[in-house]
Amino acid sequence: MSEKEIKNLEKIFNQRIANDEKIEPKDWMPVKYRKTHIRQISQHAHSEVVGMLPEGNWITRAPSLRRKVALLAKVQDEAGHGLYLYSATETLGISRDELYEQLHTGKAKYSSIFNYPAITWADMGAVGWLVDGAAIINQVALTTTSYGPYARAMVRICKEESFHQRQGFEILLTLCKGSEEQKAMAQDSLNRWWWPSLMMFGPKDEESPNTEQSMKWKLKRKSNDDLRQQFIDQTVPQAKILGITIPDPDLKWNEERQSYDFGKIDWDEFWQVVYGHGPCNKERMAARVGAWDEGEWVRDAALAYAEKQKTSLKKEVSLS
Ligand code: FAQ
Repeated sequence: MSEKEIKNLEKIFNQRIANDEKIEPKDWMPVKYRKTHIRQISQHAHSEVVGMLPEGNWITRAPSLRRKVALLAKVQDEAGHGLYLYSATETLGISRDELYEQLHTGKAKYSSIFNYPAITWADMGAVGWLVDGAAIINQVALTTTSYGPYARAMVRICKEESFHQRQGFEILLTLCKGSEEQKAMAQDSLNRWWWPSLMMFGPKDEESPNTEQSMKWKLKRKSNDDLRQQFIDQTVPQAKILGITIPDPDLKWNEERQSYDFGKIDWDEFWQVVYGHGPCNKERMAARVGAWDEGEWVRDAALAYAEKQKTSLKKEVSLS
């Protein structure tokens, strides 16, 4: 294709973005648009799948049948989200095997939050309330993202995340209404998950290399800092309902901004976790790689069965 033709296609593409039209898999798109979408959507898919691990660990230890059923359903939903998102990524021309390979070799990132341990039952409440709460704020913005398959996947995912957030809040509400010991467990959980949840939104805007271009392409509809602030403003009143304290002495309502001011995030900790040195990075990767290796015989059997079906179908066609 000549340079002039590419320029023309770029002009049409930019006009479509400006008109808020969706870009679909077969449409022309700039190479960088394709690349950055593969990066973000696959990171999102990996996060869902790795995100099953801290909770999966609690299914057998849930305190009642009702809690077990809800947690099991939540973890299954996360597997489903991973599958929609891997499928959306594949529409951009990369294979599932390549995506898994990127995860298993540490080339692709996944959300920092899933490298923290879930050590008490209250953590199942905090993960739902805070982690799903943060995920929804980020993902509602993504329902209007410019790439069609991603935006459509987000609509369904947000509905399910909203249920997850409520069930997490309800776990904590029950603990907070219980014994002193149970309330202390809820407080301890908030203490450990609060700051990592704020980190989920990514680095500060001025230190976020991808934001500017992603906003232009309407991949990101709101900046990392705007979403983080929205999360804090929405979550502080919920902590008040629970009767537990957000572990930030600098958290204060700012009348002028009509928003909460908050303390300093430990960005050094964030980058340590992102680059593989969090409390559970090694454990999480070992679990994913182990599942892939142990599942090899299932993939082989499924392929052999599909091959057999294809051959018998061919035979039937040639006989008829
Ligand atoms: N963790 O320039 P930016 C969930 C990386 S789903 C690790 O600001 P961007 C459901 C970033 O990739 C949670 N890495 O990047 C659930 C980039 O590196 P790269 C996941 C992070 O993409 C709930 C570099 O830092 N959600 O929780 C993180 O414009 C409960 C510079 O950053 C999504 O993925 C981080 N927290 O903005 C499941 C939503 N933050 O790739 C189970 C979609 C940043 O250039 C239980 N993603 N990095 O090498 C997004 O909205 C964006 O990708 C951001 C980051 C906002 C995460």
